[in-house]
Amino acid sequence: MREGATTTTDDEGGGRARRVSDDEASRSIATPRRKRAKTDARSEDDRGEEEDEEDSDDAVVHVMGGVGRITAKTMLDSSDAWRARDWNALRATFDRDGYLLIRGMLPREDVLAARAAALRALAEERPECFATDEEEEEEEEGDASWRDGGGGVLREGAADLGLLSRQHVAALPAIRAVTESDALFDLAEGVLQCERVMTTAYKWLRAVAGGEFTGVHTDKVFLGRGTSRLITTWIPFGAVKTEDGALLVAAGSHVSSDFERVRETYGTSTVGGDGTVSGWLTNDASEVPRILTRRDRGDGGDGEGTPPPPPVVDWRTTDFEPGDVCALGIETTHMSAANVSNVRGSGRARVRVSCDARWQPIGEAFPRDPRVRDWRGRGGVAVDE
Ligand SMILES: O=C(O)CCC(=O)C(=O)O
Repeated sequence: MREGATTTTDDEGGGRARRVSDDEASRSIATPRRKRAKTDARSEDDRGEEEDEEDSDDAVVHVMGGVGRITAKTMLDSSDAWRARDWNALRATFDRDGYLLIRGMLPREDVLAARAAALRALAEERPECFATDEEEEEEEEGDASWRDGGGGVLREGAADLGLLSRQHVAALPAIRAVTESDALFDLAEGVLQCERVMTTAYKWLRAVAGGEFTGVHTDKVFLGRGTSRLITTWIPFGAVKTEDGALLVAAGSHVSSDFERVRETYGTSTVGGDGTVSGWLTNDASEVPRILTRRDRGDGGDGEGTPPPPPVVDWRTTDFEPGDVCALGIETTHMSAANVSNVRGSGRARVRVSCDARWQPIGEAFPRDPRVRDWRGRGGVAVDE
């Protein structure tokens, strides 16, 4: 995050996006390939013959993971377990993969209203960044997705929109109705298996322009000085395709032995003065396997000249629809794809609007990160205990 990340400082893993060049980006726009991917929390064996059918919907896409090109598989969809309130299945998936994707969790119209409120406020404060109605209509031609909460076409060159530091926007009723909705409280309480949770009053509301992205990080670096029982919910405001800068998650990185040294070193490090880039493991997702190898072996090999096989990083992403939510654990390595929606056609980008909300149980047994001042419970009530 960046710009004003926690409640006290300008910080956190990823707001002030770094930029990729149009040239790099144009070579990377998602080209789906059919490929096998798991679709639920069952073991490989249990899935058996059903898998062939499930495979037909899975794809691998090429993505700009910051400044580096990677491939990513489709996130597993836990929507059925959510609808059944099957907490055992949800927790099993979360514990194994470090994330949950729940489609249609929030009312679509509420999310689009929140998007409209955010963009209206931003356009008032940064009018120079936004395309005219005429320019926007040009972009919409032939692409229905632009209308999934339109109004988000940026002028060429627009950057650093600065929504993170505009907390009065995050506090608008239409936005809080989404970011502090009962469904999110229910999800956090169920995943964290506790009676009551609270959420940070500060919200990481982001408007990400063309070429921008959030680097590879874990939230522990930014929010890990309290309880480890803290989760994030990533809420796209509108349709966010991979090329718009969707969330990218390294599935299983919170438990994988390949990531163990990174968790122990980077994962316990302190964020530096800038509070953003200093909290990133790297700005290039394609570098992660090399970083994991270096950290595990010290010399990058076995000391006898044989390089170890590169660790596998199971990057996951998807095209998000309004109402979808992704929950993440505090030690799950993640980032956002670069927003490369500007590469085709006019050079104008679609702004990616999204919000990260943080959750932890209420009570003395769950210490708070001192960098985060204000917390709220259900109904917007301040939590002092
Ligand atoms: O949306 C982004 O760019 C990054 C999100 C993130 O890092 C988070 O939710 O913790």
